[in-house]
Amino acid sequence: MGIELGLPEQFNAADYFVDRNVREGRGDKVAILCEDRSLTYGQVQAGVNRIGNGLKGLGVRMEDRVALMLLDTEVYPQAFFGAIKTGAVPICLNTLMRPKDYLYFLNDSRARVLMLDAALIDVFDPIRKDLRFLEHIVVVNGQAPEWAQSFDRFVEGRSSQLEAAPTGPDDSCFWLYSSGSTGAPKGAVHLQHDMVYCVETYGKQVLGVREDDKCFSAAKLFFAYGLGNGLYFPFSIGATAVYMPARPTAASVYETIARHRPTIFFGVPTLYASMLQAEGGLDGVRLCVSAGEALPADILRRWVERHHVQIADGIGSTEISHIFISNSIDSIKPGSSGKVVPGYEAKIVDENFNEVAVGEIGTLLIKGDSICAFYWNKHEKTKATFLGDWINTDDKYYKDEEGFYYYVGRANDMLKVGGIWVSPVEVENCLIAHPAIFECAVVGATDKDNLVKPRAFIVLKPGYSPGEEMEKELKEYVKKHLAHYKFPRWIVFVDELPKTATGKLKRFELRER
Ligand code: 3UK
Repeated sequence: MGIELGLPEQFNAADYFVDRNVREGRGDKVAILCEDRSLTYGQVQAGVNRIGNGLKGLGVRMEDRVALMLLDTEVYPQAFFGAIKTGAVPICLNTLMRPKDYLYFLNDSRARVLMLDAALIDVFDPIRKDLRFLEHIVVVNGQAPEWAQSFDRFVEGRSSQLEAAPTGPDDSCFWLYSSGSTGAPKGAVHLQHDMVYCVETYGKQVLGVREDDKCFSAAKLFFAYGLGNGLYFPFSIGATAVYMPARPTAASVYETIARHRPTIFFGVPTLYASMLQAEGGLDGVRLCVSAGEALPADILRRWVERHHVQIADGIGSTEISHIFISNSIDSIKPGSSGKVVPGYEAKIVDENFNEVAVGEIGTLLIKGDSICAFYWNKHEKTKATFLGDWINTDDKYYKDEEGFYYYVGRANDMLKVGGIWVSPVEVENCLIAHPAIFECAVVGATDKDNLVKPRAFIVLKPGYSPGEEMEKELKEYVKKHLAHYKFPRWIVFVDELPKTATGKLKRFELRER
């Protein structure tokens, strides 16, 4: 069942996530740890207000868009909530993209202001002249080139007092771009109440984030997953957020954990896999969270064996804001995405939108009040995805008798082999448990009769060599653990798998190889 937030008619998320902490006496509490710097909630509030006033000084008004192209530093929440407090709408842009992607994001959104991290000047510069709507560029965390203004000048003389704009719970609040496997990315328009809904559901009832927690998300703030983990969950309760602007490698992540001793750590399965290959400890961490793609049971098993800390896998999406089905620390089924988070409803349906029986595979629909309002300027995609109260996730799932949900692939990833469904994910989960395999991906390929069969791309761990013998062993291994028809008919050894900027496997690219 849904939950009532009971928000007042006039509601601004910056007031809820920032000002409330100061009002409730947490002004001196550390809000952010980043490298050797630390900021209190009082300092964050002053920064939010100065940035909000700076934006107003540039002529930004309610509903104008402000694009954020920022690394994870203490500036992020201040710019994000600074924009929101004035009623403007921040757009959290992925910082790993190419120039032409930024051209698209900035023209599609018609952002008037860009807050640009100095580290990203070079990737932005090539498209500067082709922008149709952008009026101001503010460079943070470094020197501004002559075509931009420096952050210092932007906030110079700005007051640290600012009244929140008279927005309501259903006003636009922030956008996140969601990249599908086909077509241009879609701007998901989130409302002022969406983050609060995630806090009251996943944040409080699954994560159980406490005031004395320190949250460290290796997934960046521009990612819907990272935004909750590193920003609105800790800020909802006056906890501390740990930021690392560097690329999340096993080494940089272990180092940040050792330095700041977070209590909750958020990662993605690929990172957990590489952390298992590297030296390092988890001192102080009480819970790990995984999302973005299914966490293979074998990675979980090896993680718990080594670190004695659980990983709670949960599925979220950009459109739904955060996690809506999840394992929790006291209820974990390896290989499962867990149970429906209180506050959400789930339905697994067939192609006619009829619910399927327990144990049967279908498409996952979700209902819950953190779902974005619509896709910006994408009316047809909006209609296809948002079905009244429900959203079509395009994920294939089944649930067991106990109400645990199991991911079996994207709606378009499933393979029919000999007339029977084969989940590439199931074959991958089997292969990954083999000691020689570091990473693998299975896609459909056609045989001489033009029938689809599974084909595996495999990255071996150091010390193992590809070849006929390894091929044979891996095929036998799958045959031994799964139904015969599921074994990969071909094995291709590769040095690495193609991944999107956010670390998701590009299956479509492998299908074409
Ligand atoms: C897949 C998973 C199996 C699934 C996200 C947590 O990943 C996030 O958002 P995206 O929009 O992608 C959504 C799609 O990714 N997926 C995500 N998590 C899992 N599949 N098991 C999982 N645990 O296909 C989903 O539809 O990039 C994750 C919080 C917020 C998020 N936006």
